[in-house]
Amino acid sequence: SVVDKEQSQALIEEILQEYPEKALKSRKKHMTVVEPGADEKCGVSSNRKSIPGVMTIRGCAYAGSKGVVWGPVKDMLTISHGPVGCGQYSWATRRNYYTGITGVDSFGAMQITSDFQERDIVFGGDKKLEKLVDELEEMFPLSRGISIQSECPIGLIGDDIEAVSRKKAEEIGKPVVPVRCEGFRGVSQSLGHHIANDALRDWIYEKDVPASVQEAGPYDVALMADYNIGGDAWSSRRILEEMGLNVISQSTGDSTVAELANTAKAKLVLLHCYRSMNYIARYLEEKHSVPWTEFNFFGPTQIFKSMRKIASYFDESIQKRTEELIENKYKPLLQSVVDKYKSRLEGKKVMLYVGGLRPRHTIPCFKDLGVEVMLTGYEFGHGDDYQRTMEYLDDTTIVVDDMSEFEMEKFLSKLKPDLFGSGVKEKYQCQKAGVPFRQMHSWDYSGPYHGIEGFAIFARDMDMAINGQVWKHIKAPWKS
Ligand code: CFN
Repeated sequence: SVVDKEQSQALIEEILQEYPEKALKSRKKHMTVVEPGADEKCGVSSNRKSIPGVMTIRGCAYAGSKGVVWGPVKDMLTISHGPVGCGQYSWATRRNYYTGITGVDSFGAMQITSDFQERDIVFGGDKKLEKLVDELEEMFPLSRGISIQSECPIGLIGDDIEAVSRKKAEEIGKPVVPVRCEGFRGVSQSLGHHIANDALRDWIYEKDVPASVQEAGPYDVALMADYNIGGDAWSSRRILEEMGLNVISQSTGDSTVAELANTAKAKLVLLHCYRSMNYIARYLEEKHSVPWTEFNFFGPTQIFKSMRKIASYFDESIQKRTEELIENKYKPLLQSVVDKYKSRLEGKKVMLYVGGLRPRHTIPCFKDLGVEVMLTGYEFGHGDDYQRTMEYLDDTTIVVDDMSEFEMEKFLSKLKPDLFGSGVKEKYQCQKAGVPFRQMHSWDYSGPYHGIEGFAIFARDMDMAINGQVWKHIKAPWKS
């Protein structure tokens, strides 16, 4: 396995040599061995088009809007507008938990589609969309709004979903939000986040959708861009409330339309996933003068650092309460987790490959347990995400942007990590190679991983995968 910077660099070169000249030139810009440190430049090229012919891990703009930002708003109906496939195949694939009664006042687990046929493509689907809104209003009168998530054909045939939305919003007296998140836009789901944020701005905040909070309190905060995967947002919320803060809005995991509107009334926006909602945080700051700050509730080091940073925005009573909470309650709890698992995990090495945030948020959490990161990168991160990752890396860490399946297979066989953390598409290929795997999008149907209880579950799961006996009985193909 790789021990120094030169070896890491040589490995990159070796893998690149297998590409034809043009692909080599292009992919070379997406791989590097960094000089660690917050002030160092990462220099990896990112947010560029994937090369046709290689299998990318990325999703599309529709995935970024429907699946990530809008879909989790639980009291809104989400229309997958276009042919049936996009909605059907993305149905319930993200573990954004919510409370409520599905089909009555909450709709997150439902698949609603306009089911485009040939005649809709030829003659346009606006009439059909109007009818669908009427039907939905009749079937689900307790819904608080509708979002229309455009699939590719909508943008291609030039339907005027904005006009339909304005008309229908007036008729039903609820927000109807058209989102131009056709999958062909941009290079990944990242543009879908941006488009979804713009729709939030134009169709919720600019339309003065009513908030449920009437009187502003001094400790009101908004927990933003936590999607409650496996209950993560609930776990984060508990910390904030124990600090004495009043969470008036959670978005978009387990959120409501009123909570989205509440965000503009908060004293401070706490931004969990910078990549997916920094756009709307910036808008709220400019237009509504609500400041925002990033935080990370994975693992003790970052939890304590983030708690103190958040408390610094408030008065001494919050700061004192936060210190006491850390010292008297959280430190002993989290230390007991470290005591239990660190000896089993110390010195283990992982490869970590997730979308646009989690690598940099979980690396310090792995480090709390003595686990080192050999290779990491983002499917669709931008330059600012890579820059934010630098302080957590070591000088042998390989950074790869938009890693292809081919590159993944090569890195796995050469680096032989003790664990690979990535998505379901990567999971089985990795396990067949005899390398332990954890899904770092869905938490492999476990979680939460955020917050105090989350760290114990994270540590247990990683130990279970890394030290699982089953792996000793599987022989990697390259070993025979
Ligand atoms: S929950 Fe988030 S944390 S929202 Fe984003 S950038 Fe995806 S769905 Mo998969 S796990 Fe992943 Fe992040 Fe933000 Fe999730 S790293 S790829 S679009 N993501």
